Amino acid sequence: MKKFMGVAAVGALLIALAGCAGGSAGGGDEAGGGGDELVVGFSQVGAESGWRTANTISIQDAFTDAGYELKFSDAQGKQENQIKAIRSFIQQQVDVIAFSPVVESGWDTVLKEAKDAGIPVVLTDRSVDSEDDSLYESFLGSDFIAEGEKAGEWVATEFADADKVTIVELQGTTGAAPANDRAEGLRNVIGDDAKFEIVASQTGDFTRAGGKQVMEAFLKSNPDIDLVYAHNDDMGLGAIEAIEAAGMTPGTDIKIVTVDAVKDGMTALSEGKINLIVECSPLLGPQLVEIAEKVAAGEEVEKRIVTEETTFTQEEATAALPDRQY
Ligand code: GZL
Repeated sequence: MKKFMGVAAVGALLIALAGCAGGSAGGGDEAGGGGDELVVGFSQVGAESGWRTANTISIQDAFTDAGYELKFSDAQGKQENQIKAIRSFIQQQVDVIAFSPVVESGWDTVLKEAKDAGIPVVLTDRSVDSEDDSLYESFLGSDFIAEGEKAGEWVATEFADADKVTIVELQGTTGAAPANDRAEGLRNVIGDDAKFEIVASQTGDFTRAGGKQVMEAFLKSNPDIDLVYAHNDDMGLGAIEAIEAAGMTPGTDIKIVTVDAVKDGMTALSEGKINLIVECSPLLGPQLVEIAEKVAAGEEVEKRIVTEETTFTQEEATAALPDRQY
């Protein structure tokens, strides 16, 4: 921020001097008045899912379009890599640090280092469980508990006439906010109704391979599964492969509800292999640029910015697919 503010001041001075010199740079010329480039360090979780790929593209494109420098680091799913990247951004004295915390806990020390260095931090996509919310300026992302509750409301309606519903849950990355909160959200809605029994719940780490592997094990130990609740489309798509390999029809013999609404998930939904998808938008880039500009300029920003999202049925997915950006 100091760096960005300093550049802004120098830029203003150069513009003033150019004006005083009667446009000695040839009038109308960009010389001395070029844009003050914002430099943002961004630590991304990894590349584990279609959602993450779309999120990375959205952020990189938004900073390119704005003409700002984005120092991008892929943590390959490891918290220690994100902590290293944040420390590197501090050393480089970037104007703003932004990141999607792979897990909720363990960030206070490095966030205090950024605060002591006078570099504002913005959380995107996932949040942290720190008690001290002065360690970050804003959290831009979905309400994962609400996403789980939307899934729960569909389950309650879909199985309204059933006496007993056997559920297996493919959880996201252990310790990640979306995994914790999507699990909580579903249980907020169906947890008190004894007819719903979650007989198995295990992480598939938000990956297609992980979802397939865990679902194969679930099928071996649970002969009468009625529903799969997958915390993201990719694990749901892996579950589809396992269900079909076991000679059953996904979406019919075993119903599936997932979260994200990426193209591959929406395609499976339109084919009836998934029954409902709760949307979680990865298109956070433009809003992140706006927030970074404001915090770099020392302006107030909202502490919590929730992304707008919906749900898709089979018919809605079929209609939405042609225009889907990701
Ligand atoms: C949600 C995001 C999750 C997606 C997964 O905002 O953090 O991580 O639901 C992704 O697809 O891997």
